[in-house]
Amino acid sequence: MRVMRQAMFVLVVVVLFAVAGVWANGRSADEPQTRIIHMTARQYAFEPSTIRANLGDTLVFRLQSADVMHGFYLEGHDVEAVITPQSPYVELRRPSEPDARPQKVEEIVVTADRTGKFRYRCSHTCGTMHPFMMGELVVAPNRLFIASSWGIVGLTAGLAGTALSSRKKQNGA
Ligand SMILES: [Cu+2]
Repeated sequence: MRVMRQAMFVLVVVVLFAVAGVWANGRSADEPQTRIIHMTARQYAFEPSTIRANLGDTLVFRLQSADVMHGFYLEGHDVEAVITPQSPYVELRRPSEPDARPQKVEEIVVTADRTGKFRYRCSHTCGTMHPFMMGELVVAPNRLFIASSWGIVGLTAGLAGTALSSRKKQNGA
């Protein structure tokens, strides 16, 4: 009788987790987004100074300077650019390819392919406070991914529970 009750409990837990997983999936099926970021550099800050994105998002940076020449180096994404005032173009360099010629581009496209915090900073000396000119890109895990993870946790707990109760059954508990 006790075994039956345990088995029922396990079953209920499994079903609850499964339902929760499906519900969360359906509710927040976060398709990766394209985010256009209009970034203004001025002595001695970037605006915005924080960018939030989800894993898988495409980030399109449009950079401009409100005063003097600035740089834009994005940690971990192989991006470094020079921003010239009153120009729609920036000169993009890939730090991993130091010998390649800089490209003149209107926007810099980056895929948020890793979670975490990535700093961006000015990479072109622009004045006394230049070393403090920085911001942060925060890439969060996708909610879809979290929902599936909870489903897996539920399934694992359920299987473990079932294995445990069937072992007890064999022992005649
Ligand atoms: Cu600067």
